[in-house]
Amino acid sequence: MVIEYGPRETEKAILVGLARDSRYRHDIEASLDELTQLTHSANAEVIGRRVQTRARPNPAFYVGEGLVRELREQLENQGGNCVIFDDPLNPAQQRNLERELGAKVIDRPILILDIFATRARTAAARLQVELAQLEYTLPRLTGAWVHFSRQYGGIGAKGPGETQLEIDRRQVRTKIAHLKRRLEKLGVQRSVQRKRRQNLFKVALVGYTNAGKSTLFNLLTKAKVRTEDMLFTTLDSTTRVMSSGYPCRVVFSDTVGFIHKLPHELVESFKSTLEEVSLADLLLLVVDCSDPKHDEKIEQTREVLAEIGADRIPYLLIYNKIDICPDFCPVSDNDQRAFAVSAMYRKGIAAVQAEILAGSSQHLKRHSVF
Ligand SMILES: Nc1nc2c(ncn2[C@@H]2O[C@H](COP(=O)(O)OP(=O)(O)OP(=O)(O)O)[C@@H](O)[C@H]2O)c(=O)[nH]1
Ligand SMILES: [Mg+2]
Repeated sequence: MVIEYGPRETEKAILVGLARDSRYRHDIEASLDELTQLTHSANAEVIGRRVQTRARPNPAFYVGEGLVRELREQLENQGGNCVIFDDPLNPAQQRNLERELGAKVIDRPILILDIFATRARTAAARLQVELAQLEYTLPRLTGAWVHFSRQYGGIGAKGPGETQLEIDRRQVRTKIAHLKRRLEKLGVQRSVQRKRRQNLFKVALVGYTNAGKSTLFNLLTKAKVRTEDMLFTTLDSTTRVMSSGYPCRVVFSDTVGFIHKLPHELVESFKSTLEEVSLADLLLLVVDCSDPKHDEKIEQTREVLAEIGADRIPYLLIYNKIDICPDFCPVSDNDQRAFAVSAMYRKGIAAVQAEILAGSSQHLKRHSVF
């Protein structure tokens, strides 16, 4: 059962970020822009945003008590009922804030997990999201959390001397083990499919969410994967095998997008889906060139690639959405081939296809038995 903790349609939220130093205010504002998009993706409304400059988070409330009072007033005046923090809160902070504000308090990881929970369609995606939620919750379980047996049905009776908290933790661990076993079974089926593709040339599209991966994937494979101007449209990998136009069969995979401060638990539980990426021969790292922060997004994508062991795979940098920034000029060097394309208007695609063709020819030479 996937739990939906995040804001619901009727919710009106204030977003809060903390800048360690006034020099970082600009970065925090940009991060709150993204948090706004995430909040909209969760179907909630943003009624305000606050950035506080503070060297260290307040241990009890994360932000200062003065701001907590102001937030309470703002919620009252504007009919708000939710506050979303841009960084992870610890359980004590979350509890104290909820008490003081009289509103739902969530953080960025919970919000991302919640969006994943509402988008997950296939059995594997739902299992992976549920696992990530439980892994995130386990170390945060305190007596104040809703008692888990209410959500999962009473598993096991109260043992001698066991507190309710211990029972909750045990139930969560049992559930985690159960989910991992089910995911392993699905993983076996996937690895059988992968074995069959071992000698094919494998190309995976990776990048920040909403960069245009699925649009490019559809163009390269004539598939009909859903694309939308929304964060995390794709959760499950889709693969297509293409043979016409290439010297050997080429497997293309479209994958889940990455984001700044992606909860580690999600990367961990999506590892089996992301194997399409770690086993690829070539990555197409898709970037939205109209995004002023695209360089940082390339870095963040590369960090996630390192986390899943895919940082040594050769990749092409694909600057997408060139139609909305026609002056953009990508820089290629000896180590890095860069391309400017518009997946939507089919511009610049031939050069990318030529590069895939060259890669697949080399792959064929390496794997042919003479
Ligand atoms: N202007 C413009 N918009 C594009 C282009 N390519 C994609 N888009 C739009 O960008 C949005 C995101 O595209 P997707 O293909 O869904 O992006 P994605 O990277 O698969 O996103 P997630 O699955 O959410 O990670 C959609 O509204 C697309 O129509 C392009 O070349 N130019
Ligand atoms: Mg997509």
